[in-house]
Amino acid sequence: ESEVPSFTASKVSQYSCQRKTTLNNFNKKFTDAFEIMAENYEFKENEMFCLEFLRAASVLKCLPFPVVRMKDIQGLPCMGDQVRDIVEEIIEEGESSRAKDVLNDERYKSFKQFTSVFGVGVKTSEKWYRMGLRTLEEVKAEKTLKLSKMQRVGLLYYEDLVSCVSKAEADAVGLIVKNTVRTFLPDALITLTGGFRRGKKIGHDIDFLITNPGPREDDDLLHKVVDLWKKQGLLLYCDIIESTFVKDQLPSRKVDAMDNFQKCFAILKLYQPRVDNRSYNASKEFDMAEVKDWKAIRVDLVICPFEQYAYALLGWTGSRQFGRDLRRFANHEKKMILDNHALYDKRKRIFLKAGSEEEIFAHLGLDYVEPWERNA
Ligand code: TTP
Ligand code: MN
Ligand code: MN
Ligand code: MN
Repeated sequence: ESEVPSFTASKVSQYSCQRKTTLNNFNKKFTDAFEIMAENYEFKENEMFCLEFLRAASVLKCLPFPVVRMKDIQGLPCMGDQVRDIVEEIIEEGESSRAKDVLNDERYKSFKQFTSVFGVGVKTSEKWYRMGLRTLEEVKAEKTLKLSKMQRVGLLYYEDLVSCVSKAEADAVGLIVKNTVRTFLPDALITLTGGFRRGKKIGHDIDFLITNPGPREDDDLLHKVVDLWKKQGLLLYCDIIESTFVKDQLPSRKVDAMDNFQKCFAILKLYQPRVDNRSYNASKEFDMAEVKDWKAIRVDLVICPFEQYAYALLGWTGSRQFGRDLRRFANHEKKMILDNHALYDKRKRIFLKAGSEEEIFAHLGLDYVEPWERNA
């Protein structure tokens, strides 16, 4: 007899694009531990073990019940020995000693701090760690370090940027983005993508996809948008990456490759007057002029040709794991290559056009998965 009659472990696909993964995670205890393990392997540039734990986390996230005994994971895909050992220990002890060891590991702790800075990745962290640096305080004090502009602003606005972005802030920034873009392109279609499109209530940044219905393209749009923000004093940082897309190029086979759209990684100043009751009463001790009434927010703007919109939307909605599995599924199960620009059928040697995400899933022979079910 089974507690969850409609659930059959052996029917769970190894591909998250054949599963529904909402934000309702019954197995956070386990998936948190897996994600710590995955991150530690990422810091060690061990991609295979990193992906093994990310895939395992993703499988447990889609279960409609909490795992309470080893039998519950029997028959599930992606449950290797390392993973099973951790599940077993968490079931028995309530926590994983291996994950705890990672959290207490000096190298992990340093890398965690370093990579929390905008513009600092594993490579830079490695360099700093080799120099003997261990904390952000030590990094800031090390005056001989040559920081990139990105890293300098990352440190400058550190507190704002590590504090998460709320949905309300995402909506406020959405209004600013729409207003500004439509000043130059009145018919532009501007869509909130990333985690917020998947229904997340918080994020580390806000992602927008911009396209212009019809043939007209404007290579200058992003430049005009950031120039206006500069004039308005709203732009704290921006890095515009020019498009490198070549017409009729085959989709990229690389599973984690960046796409070739023109895009802008920006930091915006979001004004948010805080109504603080103290300011009305204790006027002597409380100087309004010294209250910071804005927050630095990371914003990604991506602009794509209208005919690639569905592919760009699918790619930029994520999750990362969902996107990886879509491309892996296309490649291994359908002999097709998928990226953020297009879908190519290798057997028929044709590009498959799509005007909506639904059509892309249909081309791949997949049931449609709603954005809020892509939290793999
Ligand atoms: P992110 O903003 O990195 O992630 P997220 O929005 O899912 O989560 P968070 O709250 O931490 O911001 O990326 C959004 C999606 O866009 C992600 O699934 C991967 C995809 N993406 C690309 O396709 N190409 C890129 O160059 C980048 C940076 C992201
Ligand atoms: Mn995001
Ligand atoms: Mn992220
Ligand atoms: Mn982003």
